[in-house]
Amino acid sequence: MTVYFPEVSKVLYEGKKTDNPLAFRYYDPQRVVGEKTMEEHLRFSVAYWHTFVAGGKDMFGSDSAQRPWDNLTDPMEIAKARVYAAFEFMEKMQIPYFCFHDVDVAPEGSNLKESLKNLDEIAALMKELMAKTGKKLLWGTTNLFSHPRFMHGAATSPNADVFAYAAARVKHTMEITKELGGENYVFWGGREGYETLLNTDLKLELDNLARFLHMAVDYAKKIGFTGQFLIEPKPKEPTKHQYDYDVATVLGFLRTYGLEKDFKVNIEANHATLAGHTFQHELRLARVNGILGSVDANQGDELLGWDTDQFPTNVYTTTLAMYEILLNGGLAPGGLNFDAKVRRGSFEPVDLFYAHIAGMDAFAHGLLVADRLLTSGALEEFVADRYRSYRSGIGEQIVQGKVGFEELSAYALEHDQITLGSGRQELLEAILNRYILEV
Ligand code: XUL
Ligand code: CO
Repeated sequence: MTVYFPEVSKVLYEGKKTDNPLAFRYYDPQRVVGEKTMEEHLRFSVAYWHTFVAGGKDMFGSDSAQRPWDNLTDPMEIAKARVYAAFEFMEKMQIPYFCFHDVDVAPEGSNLKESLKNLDEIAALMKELMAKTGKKLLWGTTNLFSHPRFMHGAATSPNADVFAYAAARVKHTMEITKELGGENYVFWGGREGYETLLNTDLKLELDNLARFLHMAVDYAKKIGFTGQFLIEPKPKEPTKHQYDYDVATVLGFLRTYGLEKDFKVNIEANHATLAGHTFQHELRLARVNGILGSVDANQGDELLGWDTDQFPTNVYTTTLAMYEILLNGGLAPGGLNFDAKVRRGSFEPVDLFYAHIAGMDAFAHGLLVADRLLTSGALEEFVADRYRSYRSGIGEQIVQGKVGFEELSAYALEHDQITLGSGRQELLEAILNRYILEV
């Protein structure tokens, strides 16, 4: 059998003193943190599209990456070679999960029927290798954005034939996801948005998007697919305005259309920053509303305003992300999917290993720091104390709904000499730094 990564054997935990760049310095899968192992906490996943399909093309240049599995001519043979490369990679990297779009894994046929058949054939091979290796599918999704038929949207296209076509594709990918034991199914609204309101019936498009999602829920029930449905918010790119702008927008949409019980969100760090939020803000908002489902683990570049999809290496960010994830009680059945790509100049196959090791160690480090922070209570106790006025007296009455404006006015007239406490931001930031540097 062809070996696609002969230069790498299994990547193992060697501890933070190691000089071996092909070893983990923090990710120690069986190490217990709190009540779970690192592997159970982190649930890492590789993104099929970035790691096995993309070749480094950008607006100014063609593919640059060396991908030995692509050195074939027949598209189905390439698709099969990619499956073998993917499983070799996951085994060597100790990554338990993967995620894919339908078109990542199988080539398009000359018509819909042929495209679906290609997908079935590759899915069968995946199933076989999953059984052999124990690797699992975190989520499946359907690409409703690359083909020109989706130029005006899919579920929000002005053309009903496109809506029908998109439904057929989602139906099929959902069946494949079920067949492969996928634990989630993602909807990222690639072209579900608009370029200009001058040509757009915004109300009909939003209604249609909701109709589409209701149909997906109904079909999942019908076939017994019990995976978690996830919406992945993103504010812009490719469309100027995307309907799933951010967590707050998605929450409003789900509640408006009665979908809030059936969907959670898949939060991507770089999408959060594109929306003008921190990654932690999006995780927090989803968590406190009970819809934090899964994470696309990457990072953007603060100096660039687009979706650079870089591997997450910023330990400050991974710490705060893991802080939210621990407070959420974990992500399962979601996970941490590396929706990230190596830079165009990192074109050798071994760079895929360096990139994933960097991301996995950054999140493992973040997990250790977040766990220690939470155990110490350093931040939580400060926050609890900051809001103590709502646990007794007039504050408690506000929270319990026992007073209105009249009672509050009477109270304020008697208590207008107010004493405030410091927010202590700099002290808290120093505490956070201390914990990050200590691990
Ligand atoms: C695009 C993006 C997608 C989704 C799945 O920005 O993040 O790859 O994760 O369609
Ligand atoms: Co993503």
